[in-house]
Amino acid sequence: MDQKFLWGSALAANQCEGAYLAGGKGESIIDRLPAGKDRFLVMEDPVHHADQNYDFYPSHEGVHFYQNYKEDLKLLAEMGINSLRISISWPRIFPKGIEEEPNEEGLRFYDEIFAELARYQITPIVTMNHFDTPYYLSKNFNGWAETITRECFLRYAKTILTRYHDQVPYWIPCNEINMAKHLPYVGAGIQAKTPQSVADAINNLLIANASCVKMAHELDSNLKVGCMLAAGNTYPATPKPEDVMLSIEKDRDNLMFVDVQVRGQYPNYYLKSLAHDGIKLNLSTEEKEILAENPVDFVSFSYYNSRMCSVEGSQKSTQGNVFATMKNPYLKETDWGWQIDPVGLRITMNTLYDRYQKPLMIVENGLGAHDELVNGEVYDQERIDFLQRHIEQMQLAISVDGVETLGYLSWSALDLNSASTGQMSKRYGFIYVDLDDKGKGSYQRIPKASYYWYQNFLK
Ligand code: BGP
Repeated sequence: MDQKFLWGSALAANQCEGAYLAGGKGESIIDRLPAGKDRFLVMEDPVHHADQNYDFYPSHEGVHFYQNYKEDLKLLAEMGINSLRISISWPRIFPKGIEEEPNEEGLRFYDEIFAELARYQITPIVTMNHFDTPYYLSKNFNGWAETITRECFLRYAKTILTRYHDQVPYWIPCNEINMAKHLPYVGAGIQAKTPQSVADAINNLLIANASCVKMAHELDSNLKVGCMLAAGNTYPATPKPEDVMLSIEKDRDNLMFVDVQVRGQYPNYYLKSLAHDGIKLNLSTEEKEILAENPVDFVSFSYYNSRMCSVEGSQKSTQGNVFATMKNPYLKETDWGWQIDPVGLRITMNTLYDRYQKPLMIVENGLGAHDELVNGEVYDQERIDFLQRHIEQMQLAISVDGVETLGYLSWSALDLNSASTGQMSKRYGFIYVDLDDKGKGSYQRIPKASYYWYQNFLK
């Protein structure tokens, strides 16, 4: 088992590969989301907003990582990363999800990716499902609300674990598993949303994750499988006890997912809330055992911002941010209203480590900004400051608080389509991609100032 600290960055198939129907790939839930302002409408109510004449560019084309991966990985290797988080596109391997046999052409694409990464001695960390449930399962079985989706996923998981376990030491079955609750279509492929179908989907996802832990460990005891949470603490707006209690409730809405994946059982507060709302937990004795016997090896998470709440104030959602928050007067925010809080990263790390005592892995952290190409260069000093300040806080969590941490993977390695907008104008990468919101551009790759900064830092 590789013990080096993982310094790297991250990508997701659905946001960078493009080639959305090439090489035998089937449609993913994300391929049905238009780019631009209607994206959230469709996410929230896919049935009523489907089949309109939407614009899917550039999100259908990604940033041509499918065609361009050799050049991209070379540039990233030259930046000096020792690890890269990528996702495998589930519908590239099982186009509808329900097939018995995988699509060999899809697998060959990832064979090549892993061969390139090995050539550069970059350790892959693989997400099995990054908002990428096959659309067929979503349409015909209401996604993860039905157990058939879980069964199909486990066939897919077995296929990729068997094929790549020699090359991939770290696996993450599900990206931001708590999105199943906040954005059920994106997180769980749910089209007919009811409190019961969401609870069923959450249950299926949690059982699938534990089943992956079991499968991976049986296959190769060196493999490490983690859970993945969209994290970030909620501050009470005042010391008023009701505000403090509300902040605890808001956080445990998300921590519930990790509670199950680390402790192997549903926490009482969640069971009480299901009972209160008349929702049934469909969990057999055998499934209960799977959860109990297969806790994750590490806790990974994305961290972009913190939140603030009060029983008296109103919490608003900012553009493309599923976590409603009040404005925290001590924090600046991004152009999309995401509040920038490096100390919040240290707080989040302490919360997670105190609660679980499992090694943590930061698998997404970064700044979405309107980067501009001026005279062939991108001077993204704001991103450098953001990353530097967050890394400093992570280092304090490690050296002062003793939080066991496996690695830091920023979001994102290169510019790609934003998950919440489907567009290019919200950029996160170290490498600029010449492409605009209409899908126009040369697709040329241009290292930004942050690329050279990270390269120097990694030395
Ligand atoms: C996370 C997702 C990523 C990524 C990131 C930034 O929720 O896992 O896929 O995109 O957020 O979000 P956005 O692109 O919407 O700014």
